Parts: sequence; structure tokens; C-alpha cells
Amino acid sequence: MKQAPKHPVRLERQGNVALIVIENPPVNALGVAVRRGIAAALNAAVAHDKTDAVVIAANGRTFPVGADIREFDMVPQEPSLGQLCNLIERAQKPVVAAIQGTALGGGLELAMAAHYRIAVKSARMGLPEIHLGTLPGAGGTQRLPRLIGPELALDMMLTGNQVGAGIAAEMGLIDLVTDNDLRTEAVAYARSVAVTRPTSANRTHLVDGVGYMASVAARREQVTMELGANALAPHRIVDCVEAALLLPMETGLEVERSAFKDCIASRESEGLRHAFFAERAAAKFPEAAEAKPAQVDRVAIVGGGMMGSGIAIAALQSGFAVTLVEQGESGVNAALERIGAYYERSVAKGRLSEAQGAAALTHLQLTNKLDTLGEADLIVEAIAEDFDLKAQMLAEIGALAKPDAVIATNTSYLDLAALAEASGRPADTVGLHFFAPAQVNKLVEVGVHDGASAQSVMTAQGFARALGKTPVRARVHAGFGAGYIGNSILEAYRHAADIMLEDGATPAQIDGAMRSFGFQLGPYQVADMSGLDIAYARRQSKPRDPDARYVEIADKIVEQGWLGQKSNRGYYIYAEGQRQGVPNGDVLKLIAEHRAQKGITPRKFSDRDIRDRILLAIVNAGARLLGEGVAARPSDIDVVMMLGFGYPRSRGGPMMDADATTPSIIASRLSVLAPEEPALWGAAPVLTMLAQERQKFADLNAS
Ligand code: T1G
Repeated sequence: MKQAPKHPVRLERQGNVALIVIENPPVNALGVAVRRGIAAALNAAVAHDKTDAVVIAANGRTFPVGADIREFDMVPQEPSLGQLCNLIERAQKPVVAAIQGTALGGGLELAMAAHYRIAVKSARMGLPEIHLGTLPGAGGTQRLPRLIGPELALDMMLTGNQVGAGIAAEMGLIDLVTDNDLRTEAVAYARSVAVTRPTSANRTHLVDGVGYMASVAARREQVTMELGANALAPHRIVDCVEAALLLPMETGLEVERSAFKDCIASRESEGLRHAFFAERAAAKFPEAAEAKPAQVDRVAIVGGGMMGSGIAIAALQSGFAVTLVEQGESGVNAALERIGAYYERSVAKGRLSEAQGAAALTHLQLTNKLDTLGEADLIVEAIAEDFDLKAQMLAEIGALAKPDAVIATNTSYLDLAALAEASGRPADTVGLHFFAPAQVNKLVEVGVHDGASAQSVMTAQGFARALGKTPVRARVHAGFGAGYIGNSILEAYRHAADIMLEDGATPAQIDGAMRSFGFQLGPYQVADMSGLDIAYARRQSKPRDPDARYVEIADKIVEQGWLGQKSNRGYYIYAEGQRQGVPNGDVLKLIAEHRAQKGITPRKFSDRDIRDRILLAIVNAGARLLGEGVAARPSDIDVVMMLGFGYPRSRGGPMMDADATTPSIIASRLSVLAPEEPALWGAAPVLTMLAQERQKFADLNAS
């Protein structure tokens, strides 16, 4: 018989103290059942004549991390979190919140509605709603300024950053930080306080009205400067903090409630919430049903170039013992220099303390001896992107690695299945495709070929998660160049751009159009940054699709010796050491000559044309990868494009964007462009199917 779900809230007693205990794993999200449970328990506790004080506590790893985000798209149910917080604040007996883990969003608001807050030393707290395109909607914008002042309150809400318990106590947010048993301390503390202390009555930071308004005005100006006048949530946060001074609590709460509703209804918040769940869904690999990640303590990386060193740093930063193998003395020294420079910069910028930097480096073994690989649990091959070199290296790795080790290749384009065969241990070999800079970029594509074992896949995925990365699964079939999800879509993106470049647009115009859409950089700025010779080498080594139009402009630029930022000259010209360039007139001349040679009369493209053509190419390529089973779900494509290629997060990614337009309209727009370049804009079968069945990509996310 199915076990009745335990109620997520229990009322316990310890003498004259009532304990309201929340238990809603995994993160005690404050869904409707939890809210109702807390309200009922509180009313019962306060009404009980043996109750002198109440403690609100949570079982599990954390105090509530906020409202249940999934409920934002549902019909609101009472009590709302705001109503529950008001009920707590108005309680006629002292209420103490006992915090462990991360008290975030509505969880911290609940604690601020309590009359007192105590926390374990390791606890952290924050209001990250801005990362979801919204603001604290349960009284946080009114109570936090009262507790810590406008300046610090605006900092916390506009950055969404977490603060530790120690800092929170210094700010006046927490009353007691303990190293002892939290529940015991909380009950003792509750017994020690005699009176309620409603936060709404706290005027400590509201007395200096002039100073308060100066903080508000300065922040409003800063937000407008940095984010523009239309940045909804940030501006509404400032308005609400202003209201906390100027309006009575009830009215301030109304202002907050209306601002919250506007933000939640915005396309931006919809996109950011989708991104939140898409990143979590991406980590759900089918192989998890068959295997668990094996323990990885020692990692070996073969190749200490930019990628190899970056992966080594990411592993050191996550506490792994790292062996980095490079060729010869000079290779070892170059890798040591690269990694050393990273730690020097991090210490200089205060990101790490000297001690932390030194401690990390004690776990690094740098060598030019491959036979050290026998000790590693996981080996990442990160040498040059050349099939023969990689195949030979993987064969050596396969021979040296211990029987239960997992072998990963960082190839971004080469045939993964063939490389796995070359290692002699295809079942133990998978793809681990990091994105530059590997110590920073959150995205890792886990390449899965037909012969890979579930254990190897899950161990690689587990390693990526342990590095704090977001792993996305990319299934590749024999004979297919890796390319995985990201680079396959990038090829379509670049191809669409190159066609417009050949037909009349300029690099700067195309880049400008994509920046105004929300990308940080346009395709030609990215090309210059990554090095034009790398892409050139790949084009030369890859068989051309005879049915696809080939644009030779990029090749001609490289053949002029213009390689991008590394040669201060590419699509743009760069002053020494500068990352911002000016359009390269010689390239414009080269393009004009190229068109004349091909008999192409340049035509005008509006920025909207440019965006539409590129986005249609991206969505269509995504649909093709879904049809080929390379991507498991559309939201995985969204995650790859947002984390790896700068697709604006507030839009939720290209596949979510396509749903906002609808697959039917996308399919009809593609049909207009398809005759121009069927390989790019000929609708993929999955898209045609969704359009015909009036379905959305989101319907495929559930699968
Ligand atoms: N609502 C619903 N589900 C949530 C959730 C939430 N707030 N937070 C986490 N989950 C699910 C998540 O999808 C995953 O599910 C599982 O919990 C574990 O999460 C009115 C408006 C706390 C730092 O923004 O940042 O309060 O994939 O894998 O890496 O003002 O979760 O297992 O099925 O992320 O250890 C504000 C969001 C909400 C915090 C833990 N709060 N959460 O990270 O685990 S808005 C937040 C996180 C709000 C009020 C407002 C992280 C974490 P599944 P996980 P983790």
C-alpha cells in the first residue's frame, strides 16, 4: 500500500516552546501545502496557553530556499507567502527562525517576518529573485531595508548575492550565530526572549529620510545607467525600497505585490524561470537508471594548453588531485606558467587568498611522464584538435589507464566513436567538451557514442557536476563528427551570417543586430576572439556538403594572414592588447571584390532580417539535432546556447523563443527562405511535425 505522503509541516513541543518543523525535500520549497501547514501550526501554537514562544525550523540540508517556483505559472492559492509572513509577524507570541543551509527568497522573507533569527555559522542567505526576473514578493522589499538599511538591502536584492551568517549578523539581519546544535539553541533562545518584535515596527534605518532617499536616488541612477530604463525587476526593486520609507507598511506591501505580479508576468521572468529548470533537467541522463557515478579522486589531464590548463584549474578549484601531463620540459613549464598566472591574478583580484592559491597548487602534479596516468580515476585528453594525434594519444592512454578508469576526450569536432575505438576501450571512453575559458564557463557537453557504458557516462557527468558545471548530454552516432549540440548549431548560425555577408551585409551590421537582440558579442567578434585560423583548419579538414552554398570570405581573410585578435587584425582591427576593434576596411574591400568575382549584386538587409534569418537557422538546426537524437530535449539546446554561446538568458534560449513565436509560424517563415539555402532553412522534420500537430517544443521537454 502506497505510503501516505508525510505532511510537510509538523508541530512539536519542547516544554513552553512550540516548534514548527518544515520537511519538504529536497530544498523545503514553500509550496501551498507547506504554507498552509505553517499557518495552521502557528495558529495552533499561539492559541495554546502553554506556548510562550515559537520556533520555525526545517529538517534536511536547508531552511526553505524560497517559494515553489513551479507555482508561479499556476493559479495562486492561499495563503500566499506574503499573507503567511504577515501572519507570522502579527503573532502574539515571539517567533524565532532557526536557519541552516541557504535561506533564500521567500525562505529569508519568512525568517524576516519572524521576530528573531538565529543561524548556524555555515548558513548563507540571500534574495536571488532578480535571477528569475522578479523581486522578493512576500514582504522582503519592505522588511529588509528596515533591518539592514537601504544601501545593503538594495545590494542584496539587485545582485541576488548570498551573505554568510557572520556578515548577516554584522548587518543586523541575524540575532545569533551558533556553532552548537541549532534546534537546541533555537529553543533556548526562544525561551530567553519575552516579547514579540515585529520587523514592520523597526524604524532604525528609516529615521534618516534624507540619507535613505539619497541611497535610493543613487541606485536608481546606477540601474538606469547599467541596465537601461526598461530593466523591469531592478527598477521595481528600487521603487519598492523607496516605498518602504515613504509609505506605511501595508501600502508598501501592496506596491510590492503589484510590482511582483508585473515582473512574474514578464517575458523576461518566464525566460529566466525556464532557464532555471532547464539547467536542472539537463542533468537528468537516461544512463542514471543503469549506473551511478564512480568515485573520482585523482584526475589526469593530458595536454596543458589553454583548454587543458583551464580544466586542471577547474579540477583543483573543486578539490581534486590533478596530474597534468605535457610534452617535454618546455611544455611542462608553459603549463605551470599558465596555471601559476591564473592563481596570481585571482589572488591579486581578491578572488582567492594567498593560502587558498597555494593550497590548490599543492594538489597539482605536473609531469611529462605518461606512465603516471595509471593512478588516475578519470583521464581527460586535451591535446590539439587533430584526429591522428588524438587517436594515437588515446591509444596510449587506453593502454596505461587502470581497468576501472574513465577516459574522456575534449574533442569539439572529431568523430568521437572513432576516437573511442582508437583508445582500445570504447566502453570506458566518452566526450567531455569544455568551453573556453574552462575554469569559468559553466557548460560541459558530455559526448555519448553507441559503445559508451552507462557507468562511464555517469562518472563523466558526475565529474562535471563536481566542478560546478552544468553537464548536457549529446548523443553522437558513428561517423558523425562530434560537433555535439553547440558547435552544430554554431555552424548553422555562422552559415546564415556568412550568406548575408556575401549578399550585402557587413560584419559590423550583423554583429550589431545580434547584440541588439541580446547576445554580448556578434558572430564576427566571436570569430576574431576565438582565432580565425582554428575555424579555417576545421573547414579544410572537413568534407564539404555538396548541397550547401559555400562562402569563401572567411578563408580569404585567413589567407591574407588576418587571424583575428591574435594578429590584431581580422574582421576588425585591434589596437595592441585591446579586445574592442574597429571595422577592418581591407576586409570590406575583400568582400566587395569577392562579390564582384561571384557576380553578386549586394542587397540591403534590415537588422530584423538579419536576426530572423539567423534565429530561424538556429532553431531549425536545433530541431534537426532533436530529430537525430543528438539532443535529448529542446531545453538542453536552450541550456547549451545560453551557457556556451551567449544566447540571452532572459529569453530562455532559442527553442523556448521558438515556442513564443510558435512552430507553425517558424515553419512558414522557413518555407520562404528555404529555396535560398535548403540545407539551412529547409524545415527539419521535427519542426514540420510540431507545426502540423500544433504542438510546441516544450511538449518534447517532458519526454
Ligand atoms: N522551487 C521549486 N523547486 C526548486 C526550488 C524552488 N525555489 N529550488 C530548487 N528546486 C528544485 C530543483 O529544481 C531541483 O529539482 C531540486 O530542487 C534541487 O535543486 C515570493 C518570488 C537552493 C542553491 O531562487 O538556487 O522565493 O531537478 O539541483 O544545486 O519572494 O536550488 O531535483 O527535480 O538546484 O544543491 C527564490 C532557487 C525563489 C533559489 C540548491 N529562490 N534554488 O542548489 O540543488 S522565488 C531561489 C537554487 C521566491 C518570493 C520569491 C538552488 C539551491 P530536481 P538543485 P543545488
